[in-house]
Amino acid sequence: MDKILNYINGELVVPVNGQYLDNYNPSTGKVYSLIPDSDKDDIDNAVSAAKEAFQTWSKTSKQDRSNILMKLADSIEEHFDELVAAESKDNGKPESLAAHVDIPRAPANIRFFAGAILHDSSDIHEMDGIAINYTLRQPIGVAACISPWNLPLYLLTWKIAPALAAGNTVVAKPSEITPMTAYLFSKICIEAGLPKGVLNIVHGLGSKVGDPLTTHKDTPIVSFTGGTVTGKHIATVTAPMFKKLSLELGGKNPNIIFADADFDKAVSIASRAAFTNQGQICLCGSRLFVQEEIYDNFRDTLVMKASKLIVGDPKSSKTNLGAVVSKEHMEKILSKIEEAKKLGGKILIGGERQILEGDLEDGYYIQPTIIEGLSYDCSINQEEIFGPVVSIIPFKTEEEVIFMANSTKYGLSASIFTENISKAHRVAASIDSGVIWINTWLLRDLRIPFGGMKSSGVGREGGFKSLEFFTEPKNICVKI
Ligand code: TXE
Repeated sequence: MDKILNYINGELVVPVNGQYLDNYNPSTGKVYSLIPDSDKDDIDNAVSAAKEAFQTWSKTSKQDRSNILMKLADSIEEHFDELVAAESKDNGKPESLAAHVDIPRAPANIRFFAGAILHDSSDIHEMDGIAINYTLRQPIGVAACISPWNLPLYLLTWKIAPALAAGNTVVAKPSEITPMTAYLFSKICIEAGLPKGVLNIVHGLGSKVGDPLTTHKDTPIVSFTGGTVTGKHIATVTAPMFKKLSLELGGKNPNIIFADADFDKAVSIASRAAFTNQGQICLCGSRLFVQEEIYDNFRDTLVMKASKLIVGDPKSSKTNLGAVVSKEHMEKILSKIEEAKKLGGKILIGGERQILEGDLEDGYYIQPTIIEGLSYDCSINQEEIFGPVVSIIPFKTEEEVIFMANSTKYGLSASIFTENISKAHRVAASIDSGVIWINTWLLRDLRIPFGGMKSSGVGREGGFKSLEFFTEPKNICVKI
């Protein structure tokens, strides 16, 4: 059985304790490789290598750092097909999605920040001829980057690219549920000649690897994307150490369809927003608010669209939904559907595990599910489910839908569909979310401030916001 290795100080190494965990292929439910069950000893080795490498990398010119990162991006593209197949096998997502979204975004992330670092500038504050203040923004040290399983290589590179471009070194901890593309990426780093210790990747559990990494005395910056509960824990343990912390957490995003929306566009996008990546994107539109006048027609059209979605082999180009990421996660989603039924929800379509044939019969497949009849404030409409499940809710007025949209503890993203430009701007300004789309969904410009309000996170990523996060400002006042 293939053994994944840690990447420490430029080398692929076995975990110090020699222990491994099973890695499952969600499409078959079978173990297909082993992951290092690393612990504090591996983290200590990785942090010490990163600390040593920081001495050189932080002083390497921006142009040279940029050149190395660009080379890394090129190398990822040379392994495109291998990475697509690996991401799909490890996560359960359709290969077509990995080929269009996940894997192209990895080199795009790296090139974006390799370019941004060359165009960065810092502030000057002049004091009426008395003095000039200028602000240096300097790399901080070893960044701890912890990423989740829903977009494994995409989110790993989204964190490490700005950290490295800004001159920090990194110890990354990918999700133990989807370690494979991070492992392949560590081989690519060696091939591309990334200097040793600049990036280190340690695999293993949150409790055994994540905790020693976030609480290590030599990791002053922590960037985390994952569940809100884990984010809260990381905030609690890092706060007394005064670490710089960025948290991108869950969402329960409203998708608001006004009666004057472009109907066909809105219904297609609502379907995509609900079911892409089996609903396992923090930006998925899992609460669908539809204005009364068009509610019945919209609901029926959405159900008809969902009935045409193919749940199947992730390798097939015809597949729309692959497997969800793990057995535990599948069981959690199915239990939420049962809870919805108990709360009086009507399952309009789906609602069951889908059993496929042959090798795939033990895979973790769930039918795209649409539920109606639940009140906006019940648990199903308040807590993140993170599966192919959407709850559809009618509304009468603008005021009412704003109130319901803002009723959850989350505030990550929202979509608004209307052809009335004034209403679009008015509602957008009233929704408590960090990212709002009008007449679209998941249209990403890497320069924008990306992140959530309330329990969806702390801080913003993207563009110069990421470079600001991964640097420490230092003001220097010069008396004239
Ligand atoms: O995520 P975790 P889980 C949501 C989604 C999902 C729920 C739980 O609702 O059902 O979170 O998923 C690492 N110190 N999202 O439990 O545990 C872990 O090893 C440091 C939304 O799988 O948050 C992994 O690398 N790290 C989300 C990473 O945290 C720790 C995407 C994320 O896993 C740790 C994923 C610890 N003590 C789930 N414990 C999004 N925002 O997109 C765990 N980790």
